[in-house]
Amino acid sequence: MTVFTLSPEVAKAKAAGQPIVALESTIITHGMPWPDNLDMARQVEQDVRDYGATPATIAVLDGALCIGLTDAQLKDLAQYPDASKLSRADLAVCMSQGKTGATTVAATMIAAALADIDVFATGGIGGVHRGADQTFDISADLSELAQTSVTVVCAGAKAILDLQKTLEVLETQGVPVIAYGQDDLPAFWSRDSGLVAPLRLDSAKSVARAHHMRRTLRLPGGQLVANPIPVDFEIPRETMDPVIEQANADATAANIKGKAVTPFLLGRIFELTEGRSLIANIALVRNNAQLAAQIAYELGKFGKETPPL
Ligand code: PSU
Ligand code: MN
Repeated sequence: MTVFTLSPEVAKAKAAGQPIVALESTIITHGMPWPDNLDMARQVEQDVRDYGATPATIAVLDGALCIGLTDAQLKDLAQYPDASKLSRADLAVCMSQGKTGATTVAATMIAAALADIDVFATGGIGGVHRGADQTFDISADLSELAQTSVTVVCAGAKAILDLQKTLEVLETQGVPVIAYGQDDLPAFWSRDSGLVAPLRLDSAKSVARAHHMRRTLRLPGGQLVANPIPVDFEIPRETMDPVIEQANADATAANIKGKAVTPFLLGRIFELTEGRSLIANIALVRNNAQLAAQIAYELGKFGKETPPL
């Protein structure tokens, strides 16, 4: 009896030593509206398979920490009323109470590490919110990256965050922020943020090599790979900036606090762009899943053993 439950597909991949990619579930329950959320979740899982790895969508269902969901479980979760949003702080309480919740980047990393899954794909990570000097709103995703050894592939961070401060916190925490295939840090809907990323790598193989070197050095903590959105789906910053300003202003006016902030902003931006943000969001998550599968495949070549010192 282990603390987590593997889906049949993930159990089979594990037994065969095949590459696995973890996927989060808060993006399904709190990041996108039904039914696009289910279509996205299925599509992203298929992308991972098409690129030679096995998808493991992670969530807590009736208290069970599930590593990999069946299609029926995925469908239930996508329309579950009031699923909790689980970060590091919430995971154990949800499980101990037998409840259902979706995992954020932080909680998905914890679960992936428990199940010995090294690579994880998502859309955007949480970070330092604008106005954090007043609100102290800094996502637990950042400190998770500092302590849990999983490579996380994202499309950068949304401009709902203060990207400069987010980079500073990640630097302080010793998290490698690696732009993929370009110098600039990607900014989710836009390929460029106007900020140069601290690090750059140009192939899945080199990301895998860096992950393996951290393991060799016994360095705890993850790597953050920031993969730019495909060109055809990019939304220019000039288009998004006023929308983000408006969404942030609305959040302040409505006195939204704590873990409700990010879902509120995502929902407002969806409304304000009349769904355009969602099309871009789906394209970039798929792109990240495809890269993550390639990284997992390359990492698999190193084997599971920690190299001797
Ligand atoms: N950013 C996005 N889409 C998302 C999230 C963040 O662009 O779906 C979700 C992720 O699950 C992330 C979480 O881990 O929000 C961060 O929430 P908070 O800011 O409350 O830590
Ligand atoms: Mn927060």
